Amino acid sequence: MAYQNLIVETSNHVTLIRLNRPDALNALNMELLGELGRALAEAQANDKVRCIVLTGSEKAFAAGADIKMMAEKSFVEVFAGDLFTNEEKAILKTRKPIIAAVAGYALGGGCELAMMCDFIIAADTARFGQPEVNLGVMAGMGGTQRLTRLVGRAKAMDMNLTGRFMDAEEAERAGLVSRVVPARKLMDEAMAAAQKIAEKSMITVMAIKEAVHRAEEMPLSEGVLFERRLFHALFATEDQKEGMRAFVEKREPQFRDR
Ligand code: DAK
Repeated sequence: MAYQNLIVETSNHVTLIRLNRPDALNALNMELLGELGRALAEAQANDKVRCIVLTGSEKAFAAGADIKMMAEKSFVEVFAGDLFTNEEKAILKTRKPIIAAVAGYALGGGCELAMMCDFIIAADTARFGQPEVNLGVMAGMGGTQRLTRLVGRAKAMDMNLTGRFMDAEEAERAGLVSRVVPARKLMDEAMAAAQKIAEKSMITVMAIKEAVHRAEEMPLSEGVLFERRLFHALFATEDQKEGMRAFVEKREPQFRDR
């Protein structure tokens, strides 16, 4: 299906979604977010797709929600229209893993979009920030919530209150990103990570994704119980038998998602 604001390619079981509004540094407007929801739904529904990589350009992953689109909106319009709620849900309901490959600016809604992905691989050029305070508003898609869980209160307060940007090194130290790589290697690294995931059992991968996300929602004892029950449940799969037998027989496993 054709997209105006994205470039979407699928090969070797990985869907690569590139945000593509270069004139606006990939600012997130309703059209782009609508297309993103659609691309993710298609990747989710396609049995050949086993992992998704979301990226932007060298200069910007996304410089935030589209300020020009929001500037003249009234309270009634954003509240009654529930701005961005359905768009956020469309991203979060994807059960296959999504890796954010971030180079350049990931600001405001751009930083929040990266945090909605399952993990972030950053180029050394990446800059993360929640500068909404400079616009007389505050974060609205997780910048005070997911960011606080990821980097702790001190840095989340600092970024949200001052609007300062965090570079890639600081973001890795703080736990916002899983790894930092030279910008020229970003896509190779992200695609290699996606390829590694694509080799695993999809049933296992989806169970892991669900369990890790529950860690942010549940008390520890409930979270560990949820994890343990999923662990037990995986013994009902052929892939558990295959994975453990392959180890014992000193060969590579052939997972069949069963
Ligand atoms: N929106 C619209 N256009 C943007 C944009 C944005 N967020 N960011 C950049 N652009 C546009 C610029 O206007 C410019 O367009 P022209 O003027 O050429 O037409 C073009 O992209 C290139 O930008 P610059 O000329 O500014 O490029 P520089 O290299 O000089 O600076 C920059 C790059 C990223 C530092 C700068 O562009 C900048 O500060 N951008 C704004 C960053 C920002 O404030 N981001 C936060 C946006 S607010 C909600 C949920 C979430 C949100 C809202 C509501 N609800 C649930 C209700 C989220 C809000 C936000 O994200």
